[in-house]
Amino acid sequence: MAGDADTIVAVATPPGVGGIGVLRLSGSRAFELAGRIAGPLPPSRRAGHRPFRDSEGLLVDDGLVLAFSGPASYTGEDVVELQGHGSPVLLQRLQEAAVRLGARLARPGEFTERAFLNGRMDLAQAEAVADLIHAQTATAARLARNSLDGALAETVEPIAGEIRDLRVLIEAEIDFGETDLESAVAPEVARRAGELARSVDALVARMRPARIFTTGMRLALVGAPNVGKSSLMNRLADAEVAIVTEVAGTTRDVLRAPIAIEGIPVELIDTAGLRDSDDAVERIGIERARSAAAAADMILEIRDLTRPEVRADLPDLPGIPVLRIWNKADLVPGGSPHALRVSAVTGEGLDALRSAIRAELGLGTGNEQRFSVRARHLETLSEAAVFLHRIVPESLPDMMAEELRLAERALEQLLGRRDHEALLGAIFAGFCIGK
Ligand SMILES: Nc1nc2c(ncn2[C@@H]2O[C@H](COP(=O)(O)OP(=O)(O)OP(=O)(O)O)[C@@H](O)[C@H]2O)c(=O)[nH]1
Ligand SMILES: [Mg+2]
Repeated sequence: MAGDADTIVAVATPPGVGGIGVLRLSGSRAFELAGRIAGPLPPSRRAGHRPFRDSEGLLVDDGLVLAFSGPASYTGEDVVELQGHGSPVLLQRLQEAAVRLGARLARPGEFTERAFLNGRMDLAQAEAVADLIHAQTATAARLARNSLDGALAETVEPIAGEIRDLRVLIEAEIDFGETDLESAVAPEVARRAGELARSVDALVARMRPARIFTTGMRLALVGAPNVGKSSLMNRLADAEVAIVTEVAGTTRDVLRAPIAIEGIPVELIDTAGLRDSDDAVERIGIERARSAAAAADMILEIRDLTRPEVRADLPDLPGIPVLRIWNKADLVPGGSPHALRVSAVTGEGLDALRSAIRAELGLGTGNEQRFSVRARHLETLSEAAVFLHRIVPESLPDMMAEELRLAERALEQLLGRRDHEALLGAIFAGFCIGK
């Protein structure tokens, strides 16, 4: 199934000034339109230096032209890239020229959508393109890159294969078997379907925590005044983000810093120390601290080893995991080996803290996640598992065949091999234009 036949155009490089800016065309008229802007195109996949002209023939810029004949191109259609100077004004003029000549402005993700529709990649790979572009840490980029190389399909393929085997078994019996005899294969199909359902459950359980590499998390530092929240913020962010003084009640506003912890994109949030206060400004800060904690994905409750009796009145937030850490370990040697002891001053214990955060998220060490995970992947896999779980030894062969068919269908949806129209809008809307 092919996408719209019209030729689309977009600036593929980010908005703003850069060394190089790329205009991209794809579609049946891409070569013709690019030829009218840049003159005769170089042979496919070879760079050629050309002047770039607008629709009136006025010189706009000059640069490299790259043409890719379909179907061996990103979208599977004829594609041309014009690489000029990275000036938004020039790129805008070239884009306008292409539109005047008959191209249409591409929607976000439309190049990749066409690649999917033309069979250049499956749906999980198309999603991986967006995840790769938006990756905030090297780990997230590695996972998305593996997805783009087909790692999800590789994982799902053996499951789909086993379902197909089971369908063959049970359907052969339905077609050719004696209907009044007891089913010969039903017990085996039920046993293998049950095993498969459990392995899909285990796969989903392993995949689920890895969503955090794509979505990122908000991590709030919460505690009484003066325990060292801002000092820890600065230490973890490796920058002087927050003011630190020996005065209790220094931090008033909510401060945020983007950092990476064990490959997880983290928005680190420093908050005002929680206490009863008569100071109007501090009270607003404390109110904001409580809201920030309520909106966090995880809370680091900071305690002070030099004043172990001091504890903040933490808001009751069911569902948000709280990790308690003891700061100022440099001033109080020894202590329980189980407590997370850190020092914002010396950096002691911070590696253990990072590992504890990772563990709290369910990302154990070993059995590393290989590809990026989206909620949609978890939903379709869980759906397949539900159908497989329904198959029990007492099931009628017809029912077994139906559940297997539904499970297979869920996996086909996962890779976009079926019923994908409804999904496309939702998935490609998350892209940037020009990709
Ligand atoms: N020795 C030592 N001092 C620390 C440590 N962490 C923080 N401090 C000191 O404790 C004092 C308070 O630190 P802050 O980081 O401002 O504490 P806070 O929790 O942000 O305080 P508020 O913003 O007032 O709620 C400062 O004098 C810091 O230098 C630590 O690990 N060791
Ligand atoms: Mg502070």
